[in-house]
Amino acid sequence: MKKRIIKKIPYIAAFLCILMMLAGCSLNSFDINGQNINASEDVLDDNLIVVGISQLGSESVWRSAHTVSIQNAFTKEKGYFMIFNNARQKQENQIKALRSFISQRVDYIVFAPVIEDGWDTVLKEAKDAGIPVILMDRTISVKDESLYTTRVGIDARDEGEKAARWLEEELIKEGRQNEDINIVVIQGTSGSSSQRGRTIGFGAISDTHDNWHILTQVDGDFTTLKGKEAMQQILKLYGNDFDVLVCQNDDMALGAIEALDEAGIKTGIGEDIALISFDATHEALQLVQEGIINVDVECNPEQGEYISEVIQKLEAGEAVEKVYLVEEKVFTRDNVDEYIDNRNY
Ligand code: GYE
Repeated sequence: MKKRIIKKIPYIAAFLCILMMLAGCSLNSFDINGQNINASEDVLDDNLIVVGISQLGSESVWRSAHTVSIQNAFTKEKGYFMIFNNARQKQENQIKALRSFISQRVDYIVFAPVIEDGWDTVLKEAKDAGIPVILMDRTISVKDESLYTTRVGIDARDEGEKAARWLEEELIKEGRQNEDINIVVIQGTSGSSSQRGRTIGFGAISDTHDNWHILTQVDGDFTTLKGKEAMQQILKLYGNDFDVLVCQNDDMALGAIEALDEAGIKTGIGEDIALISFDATHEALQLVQEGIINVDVECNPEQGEYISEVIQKLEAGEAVEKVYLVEEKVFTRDNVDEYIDNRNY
């Protein structure tokens, strides 16, 4: 008798495991950095606006702040039912998420496109299903602009220009505007509109100065780890023989600083290398205060409420603009004290 029960235990355990897995499928999980939030029949309510959100990943501190802003805006208390998917920096995952939103017949699709190209087919599917698509943060390149309704995001080209304008002014202040200036760049995710925009914006102004030389632009994928690797690569090629390091986000700047530290090289005010960064996270603003980062061009992740406002307009049958851009500042040691305390990311 005893023996038989013992023999059955593995079967009972397996059965319980399957039950638990099935239960897990219909539960909502909520985690800013990784977990996905799935639709479950028990919480679906006819009065809620169902929004399928595809976040591109959790590669940076900025991205986590962006996710928090989105998840705070689309709560049940505010009238939404959110289905959230994290694509982990892969376009194929985003396309899968979008298709699943289409098959779940969500009311709106909102997504931050990891790269600019390759969206035509899936967005045509959304259009055919009558689901409005709202882009957030980054932009896309499609032949038919009617494939998306609107975008709430950043102006990456303008951010790149702001960085170059700062350098112009700084060189004039130092009386070095006619000297040869060697620049190295660590870029964000290749093919993303943020990488392209910042590169084009900075490049357009750099091209107007014959004495500015962009020596190399290395991919750092917007992460600290790859930023560090990119910096190590640059150090192998050029040693410390450059005047300006541009990092297209703060996470990569932190990685680059680590690599420079290990090589005994300093950046910032009073040093031979100026460091330009983007995003303006709290940790990076501290480095601006310390003079290690010369300038940080803000990129604003607080987009959730704006997206919600756009959806409310669409619900009311009102017309919306094709793009809404968030406000962004430029931080140097001169103004950083005023803002740093309110920065919660
Ligand atoms: O600068 C970076 C992030 O697309 C604006 O993506 C965004 C960029 C941001 O991972 O930190």
